[in-house]
Amino acid sequence: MKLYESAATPSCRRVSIFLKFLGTDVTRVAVDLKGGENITPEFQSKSASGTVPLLELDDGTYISESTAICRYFEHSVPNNMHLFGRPGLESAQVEMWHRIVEFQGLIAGFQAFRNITGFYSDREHCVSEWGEESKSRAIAFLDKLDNRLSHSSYIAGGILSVADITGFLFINLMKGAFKVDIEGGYSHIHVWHTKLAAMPEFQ
Ligand SMILES: N[C@@H](CCC(=O)N[C@@H](CS)C(=O)NCC(=O)O)C(=O)O
Repeated sequence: MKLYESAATPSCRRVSIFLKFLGTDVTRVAVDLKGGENITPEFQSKSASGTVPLLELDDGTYISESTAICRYFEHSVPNNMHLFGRPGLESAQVEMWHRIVEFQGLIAGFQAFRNITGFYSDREHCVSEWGEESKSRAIAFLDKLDNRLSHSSYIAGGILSVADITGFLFINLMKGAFKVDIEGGYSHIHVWHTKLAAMPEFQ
């Protein structure tokens, strides 16, 4: 089994953090995104989404999309973490919050980064106005997240879940790429983020 990745990117870190919580690891293959390795016909024929991370199973099956890869490991590695929640209400709440954080937070942040910086302008048309609008939406979502964390110890409720992993990566993006002052402006996010950052799995 091999995990094709660009280790520092948020989507690849999502899988890496997930694997650390499960106490397991896989062989990694580095993919040079800036050099265009993921847009070669060879890589595109393996990855349905054309992006990293990409998991190759021993029988030659490929799984792309970081959440799908996490789901694969959730079921194939014996564990008691329940990072997608226990069946029933808990898993529904994790799914709900994970989608909210991903769609309203992380994807808006990605769109802002890609369109403002032109990081992938060799392969997509970048629209700076869309980047700025996406940045505004990502920043607006911080209020919703801060409010949620004012009365919930983790994003989806009382248990740590994949929604926290995605939320953590979103906040890192907002701090790193857009210099958002989380500590000064969003006290509940700051407390939660500091708590996660102290966990070895998030290192
Ligand atoms: N929804 C996808 C997003 C994957 C994604 O955007 N990966 C980025 C790195 S974070 C990538 O491969 N970018 C290269 C490109 O867009 O050409 C997932 O969760 O796996």
